[in-house]
Amino acid sequence: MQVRFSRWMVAALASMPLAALAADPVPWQLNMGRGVTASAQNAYEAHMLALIICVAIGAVVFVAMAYAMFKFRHSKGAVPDTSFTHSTRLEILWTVIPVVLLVIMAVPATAKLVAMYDTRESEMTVKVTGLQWMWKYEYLGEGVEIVSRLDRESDRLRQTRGVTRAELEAHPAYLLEVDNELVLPTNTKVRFVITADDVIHSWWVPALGWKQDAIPGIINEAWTDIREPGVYRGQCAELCGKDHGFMPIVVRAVPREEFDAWLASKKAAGQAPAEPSQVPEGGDGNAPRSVDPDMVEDVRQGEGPAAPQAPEQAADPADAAGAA
Ligand SMILES: [Cu+2]
Repeated sequence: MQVRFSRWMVAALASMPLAALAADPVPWQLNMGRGVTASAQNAYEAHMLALIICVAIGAVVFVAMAYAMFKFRHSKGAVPDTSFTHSTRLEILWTVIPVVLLVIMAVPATAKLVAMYDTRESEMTVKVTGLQWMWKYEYLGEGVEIVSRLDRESDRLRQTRGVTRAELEAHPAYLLEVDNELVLPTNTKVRFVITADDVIHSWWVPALGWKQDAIPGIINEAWTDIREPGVYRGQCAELCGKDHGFMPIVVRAVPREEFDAWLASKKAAGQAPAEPSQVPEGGDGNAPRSVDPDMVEDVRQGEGPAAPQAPEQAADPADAAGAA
């Protein structure tokens, strides 16, 4: 028992610096992560305040209960007070104390919530579009856009029958890796406008401290200011169809100069996003849309991947020629 406990302690201690670096959850993590942005820090502080108050209330209640049960027990000759109805003084007390506690929590929480929704004075805007089952990122005003999908290796593993645990563990970020990461500068207020092209998705990177629904026809806003360079992973957080579990998010935060260089290189490349993943030859037709290059191309060109082609338009070239 002692050996197991000390081993557990060693594991917990060993994972601590890792947790600080990655900001991603670690096995056996008990508390909420601190995250790497002002919003995440705010959420963490609000959570800790509420947690401390809850723990203190729990301690007081359980100590009082234990004391009463022990001190006034039947075997010591305690007699129940059957005529007791209520105590005005106590009732005032147990109404006022919770109200005061709620106000103590609500005042800073409201200020934090207001700050979380304040997208003013942002230095750049990224439009995020959720699609079944991938994300499109547009750096507004820069002419750069990225389609980000589950990486090929994760996709291969997840569709391989009889894949072994060892094979899965050999992939460092199985199902949490993408082909094209969303690159963002650190210490920069980045505004997001978030929408979707087919069904409701939700863009969620825990280290940033918020999640935001991506809804067709609606534009939601959010912002972030990542303080530490690093790779932060997330997932779609709204059940959006059969491949909902296979549209991860990877944010790579780099120093401003590095970001500027990256953006310039993307622009220089004629805003051509990275090569789409290839569909394996002789597929069974069940490959997810996220690996179908034709559909990725549709997404890039701004056509909804679900948009059906009207066959009659293309059917008669003579009409088209006559109209021209
Ligand atoms: Cu989704």
